[in-house]
Amino acid sequence: MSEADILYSDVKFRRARENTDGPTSLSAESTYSEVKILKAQPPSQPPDSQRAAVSAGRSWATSGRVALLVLSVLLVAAVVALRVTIYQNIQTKKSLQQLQDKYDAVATNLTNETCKCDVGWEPHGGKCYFFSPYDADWNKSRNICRVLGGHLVVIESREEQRFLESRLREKMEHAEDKFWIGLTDAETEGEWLWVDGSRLDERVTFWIGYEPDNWKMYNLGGENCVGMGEKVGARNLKCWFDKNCIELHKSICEKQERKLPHTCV
Ligand SMILES: [Ca+2]
Ligand SMILES: [Ca+2]
Repeated sequence: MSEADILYSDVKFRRARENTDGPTSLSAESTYSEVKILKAQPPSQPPDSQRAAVSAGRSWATSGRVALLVLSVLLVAAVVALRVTIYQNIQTKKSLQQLQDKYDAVATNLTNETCKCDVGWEPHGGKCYFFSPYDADWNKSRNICRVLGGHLVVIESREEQRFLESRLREKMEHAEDKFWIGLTDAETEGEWLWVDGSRLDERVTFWIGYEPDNWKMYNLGGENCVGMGEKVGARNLKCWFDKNCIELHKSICEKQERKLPHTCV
């Protein structure tokens, strides 16, 4: 028992005194004795260690709730970030697909338009045209076209003449920068033949002004080869003329388009 459990009290006991003279009498002689009484236990107070433990437990519980809250917030943030990432990936995939579609369209267009003809040749109406920049007489120009796999141009329609006349406006550097075409009357004067042997269709001719005049001022043999071109544009597409075949001019070559499909290189 601890000291806190002891209560001291003053207790008096009366005892009998023997009287020699008479009967026994009581005296007020006191005797002290130590009495120990258990006190009622006060409400138990936990020791400091227990209070510390309880406090620590409460602190842990509080910390746990805070940690749980933080984890919950982090989890929500992670879910949001994941959804944003997934959305961005989907958008990126859509953008890449659109780029791929555009690339395929351009590639298809190149295959259909550019790869029908060799580099330097221009496609039009199922034919390829090469506007030769080399000045040469008519016969050499004809040979150049042959070496390149074609021939001097044979104009078979108004539409074809329109295309060529339009292109020459851009190609010609000055008014006399003319181009040879594949028409000649060298074999028989006045009998115009194309280089493929076909006879000139009089319904499809584009002589300018008084041409052909077979002018003999500078050549007694006259003018037996045909060129074309008007830098400022030809009225009603008329820009053909006959000229001395030894004159040096640029020329127009022509050949068939390739058969599709063809791989661009
Ligand atoms: Ca002639
Ligand atoms: Ca002429």
